[in-house]
Amino acid sequence: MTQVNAPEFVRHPKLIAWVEEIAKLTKPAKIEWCDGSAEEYQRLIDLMIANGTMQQLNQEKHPGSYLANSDPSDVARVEDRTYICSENQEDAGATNNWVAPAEMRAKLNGLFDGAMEGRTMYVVPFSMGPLGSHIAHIGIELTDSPYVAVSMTKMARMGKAVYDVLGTDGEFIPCVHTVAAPLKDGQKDVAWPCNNEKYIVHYPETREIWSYGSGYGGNALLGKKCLALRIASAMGREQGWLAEHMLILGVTNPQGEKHYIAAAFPSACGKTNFAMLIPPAGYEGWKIETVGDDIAWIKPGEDGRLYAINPEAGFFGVAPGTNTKTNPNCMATLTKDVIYTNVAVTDNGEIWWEGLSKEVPANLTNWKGQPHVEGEKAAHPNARFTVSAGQCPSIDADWENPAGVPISAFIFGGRRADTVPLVSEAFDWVDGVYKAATMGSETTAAAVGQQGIVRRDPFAMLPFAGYNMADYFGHWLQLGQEVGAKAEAAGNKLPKIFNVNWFRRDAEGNFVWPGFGQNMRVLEWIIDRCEGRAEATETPIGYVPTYEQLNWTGIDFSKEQFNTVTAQDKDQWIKELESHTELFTKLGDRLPQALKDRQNELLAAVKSA
Ligand code: SAT
Ligand code: MN
Repeated sequence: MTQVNAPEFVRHPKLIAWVEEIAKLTKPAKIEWCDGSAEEYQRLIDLMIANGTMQQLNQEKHPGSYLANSDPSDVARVEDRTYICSENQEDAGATNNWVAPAEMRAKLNGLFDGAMEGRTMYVVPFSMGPLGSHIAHIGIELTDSPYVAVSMTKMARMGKAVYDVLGTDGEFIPCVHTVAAPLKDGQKDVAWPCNNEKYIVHYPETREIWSYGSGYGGNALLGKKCLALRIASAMGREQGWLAEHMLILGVTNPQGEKHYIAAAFPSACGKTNFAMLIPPAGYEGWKIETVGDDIAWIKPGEDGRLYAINPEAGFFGVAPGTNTKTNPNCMATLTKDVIYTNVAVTDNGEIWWEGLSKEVPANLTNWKGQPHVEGEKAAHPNARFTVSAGQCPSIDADWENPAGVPISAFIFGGRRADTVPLVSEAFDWVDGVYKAATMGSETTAAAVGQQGIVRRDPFAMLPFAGYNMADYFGHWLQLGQEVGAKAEAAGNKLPKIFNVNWFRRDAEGNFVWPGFGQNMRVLEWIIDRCEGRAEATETPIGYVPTYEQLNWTGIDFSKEQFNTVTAQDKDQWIKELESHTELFTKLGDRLPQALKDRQNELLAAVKSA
């Protein structure tokens, strides 16, 4: 059997016994205990360059940066292979795949048996949230992918110091990951090992994660969607907090008044761009700062305010479409020490993706490692960059504050060609929960499957809720009640809830709202609403601004264009509200009555308008 040989800095007998147990099952050729050092990082990068997984980029243009191209079959999250294995099926709910834990364990025991043969098993210690903070949670990922090990140094607080926090008996979430491509003696490895069969399995009650067959993104970097969303959402429900698929940004006006906003959008709908927004012409003296771009852990304070932290340490963002116009802060973040995945590369070692520049560079190699062919995608639409958040020029001074930042407003946004207006404010908390719960969005390349079809994506959490979605709605409602009462007693307010849609199209199918930095105009109105300074018009579906109530300094945006992005069509809205029944029926009898009532009230209001 493989020698476990735990180093001196690991003093946790239960952890060592678990590593032993997994090694016995998966049978790696070797075990390496990661310490998170720069030496280790470079050694693993060099190893991956030697075996063809990675290539070094032009070190003048991209110092410290590397490119990995995945197998063409392993490019996104696999939602239909993702399981929430709670003891009772009802606790996973209708929107999650479920198999009884005992059955799944038996299945995985078979699959993981010998799955790491011929490979090195890396023991990757990581903290989601600032190391040692009372809100942070520790995970240990056992993985046979060096790509995962190095990516985790950017995406989480990874390294030896985690063991100091754990001590001899600290709590950790065990995460087991294999690319499931065992190597027989003398068998030559491939550049991106993976398996056609995939399983992304969560046991919310025992808080374990088992991932099989994929080396990509949220399937393999288990601190992210698996721990910080699926497992954490289940923990949050038990303990009275929220784990959400939200960016967090700070906005400061010229008077120096600062608000923090948390915003939920489905994958690949511009969370990273919004989190790093640069105020446009006309907004001199305004500042946007970034706390996080994907995940927020939100805990109620004694003062009845909600405090959010970003549990991650890096950005795993969508590359295509990112450029110096759409997201200058992101481009500045990417000047060094980046791991790119599935982008294209020139023969001069410079990276490229669709939208990076108008001209396609000559002599381009596409993400599949072949000469680029005009008319085809050079980078995969879900190509990604992995980079430390600390490199972002707009990073907020409090992004690592263990106490979190107080949230003034929640924003929910989907990708909708029609029906949903640019912005609307919910009437109250329950109405806001209804709107977030019934949010729809056109599907993107971030998940395997058909793209561009509208699906309900409640709270942008459809693929990430670690328990019954109906109970999740109930948790939001209950938290609002409890925290609302506390807030009132302390003279504070619950955050207001808003809906946005940057993706409305005209009759010809063109996007009408310019988006990106111009979203600042909507943000200003939102802040002013929170402060009780801005006017709004009451409509059946919420409070909305008129053309005159938004600030148009520095932009040419006509009233006619405004009308296109804010139109509320009665027939479309009746259809929209009626279509929510499909989700509600699917969710079954645990769906809170308050939401069913809200649907009827909204329908009545729209019909009589
Ligand atoms: O692959 S990830 O799940 O990390 C990215 C995303 O879909 O948001
Ligand atoms: Mn995401």
